[in-house]
Amino acid sequence: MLTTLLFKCHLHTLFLLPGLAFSQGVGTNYCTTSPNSAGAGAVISASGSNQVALNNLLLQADALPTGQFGMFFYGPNQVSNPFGNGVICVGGALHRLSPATFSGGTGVITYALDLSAPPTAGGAIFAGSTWNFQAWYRDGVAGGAGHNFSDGLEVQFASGAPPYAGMALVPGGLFSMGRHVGSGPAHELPLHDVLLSAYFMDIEEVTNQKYAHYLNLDFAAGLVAVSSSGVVLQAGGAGQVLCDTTSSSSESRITWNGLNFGVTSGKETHPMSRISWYGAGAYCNWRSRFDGLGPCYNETSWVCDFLASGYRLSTEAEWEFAARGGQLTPYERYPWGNSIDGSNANYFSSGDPFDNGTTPAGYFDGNQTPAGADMANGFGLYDMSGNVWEWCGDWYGPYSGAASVNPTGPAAGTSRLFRGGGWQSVSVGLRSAYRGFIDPALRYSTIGFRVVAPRP
Ligand SMILES: [Ca+2]
Ligand SMILES: [Ca+2]
Repeated sequence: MLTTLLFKCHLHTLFLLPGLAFSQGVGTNYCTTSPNSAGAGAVISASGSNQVALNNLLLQADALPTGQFGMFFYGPNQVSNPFGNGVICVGGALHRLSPATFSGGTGVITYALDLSAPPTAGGAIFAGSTWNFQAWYRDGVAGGAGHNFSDGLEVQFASGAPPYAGMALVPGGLFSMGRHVGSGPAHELPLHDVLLSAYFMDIEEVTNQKYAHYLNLDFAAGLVAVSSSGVVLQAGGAGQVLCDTTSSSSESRITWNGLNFGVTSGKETHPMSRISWYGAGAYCNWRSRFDGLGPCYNETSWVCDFLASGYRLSTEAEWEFAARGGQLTPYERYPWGNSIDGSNANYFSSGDPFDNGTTPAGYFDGNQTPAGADMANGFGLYDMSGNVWEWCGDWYGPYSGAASVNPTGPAAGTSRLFRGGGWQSVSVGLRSAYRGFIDPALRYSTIGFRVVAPRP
């Protein structure tokens, strides 16, 4: 009934204001339509929105012959090839939106797209992706091939969620970086003053599900490739290794079936691991493009543009400041104090139900088993100690004692920093001042990441 009403309203508008009929729709018409037995040819349009979060896109084709069956379909490419009595405007793998619909007495067909139920896995529609739609219909009266097409409609899908979703604003401030309490490696000293500008930071570690989503979109965009052994690489740029799949490492939770990436069942909300520093950076750039922000990383040199508006890995200083959660008087070992037990974080043999492995991101939210306190730190961040170590942007180097503003680490090096301890770490590794470093191309089941963005 609603659909009938919608296209009746639309037809009404079409008759009264033909020049405006499509100006308020979704998407961009392209290609061409061809005359049919009812007139000049069928025209496709869409209403609702292109926002995946709203899932309300309604396709419509007007000016079909009456009393005929028609069907919408879509695909990745724009072409213009004569076919039937008309022109096919969509190329690549085509996805049919079954069932066919009937043009009845109005010569109009509609289809309410349900983004949660794509016709095939390869036809999944995500925010950030662009698809081309067209309507096919029977037209026996016209003779010839007895079928025809509308023109094409390009729709760019957006998330419908604001940028910085799932992030907390870490206020800027001055702190004394390094180890204030107890003993540890010499490279945690000397203490040095750092002044930071405010930034957004992911509340939780990036999950397998979020990473697989990115991989599917950048694979569709031709930006990632999978080797014969199952290793995921940049398809362009420097060709760096990004991450493993279950084919290349039994410790990976990312599956690959030759067409799509997925996640090992039950591990969807666990943090992404077996990921290189480059894999973390590539995700940052994808998320920037997705949210309309400026990518930070040059994907050939992997130099970070700190003036870009988009997402990046935190600097080591930003990471340590965020981990401390504002708890600076006095400085303590962990975000919550100076002692640790299994109710605080996930570390080796900490007694959580997932020993020894990752816990779901944000698991220590007060609802954990056994029951415990909500372990969000003072900035609202989870798992800044434990679960997986987190890649930082900096090259590894010794601290100088000099004070600095928004330091970004050495200009070059051989190892990148990671911080916070992981599920296989003993408690000393979970200290806010502890520093890990390694070749950025390596992947471990204990190292993941989260991202930051400068406050606009
Ligand atoms: Ca544990
Ligand atoms: Ca962590």
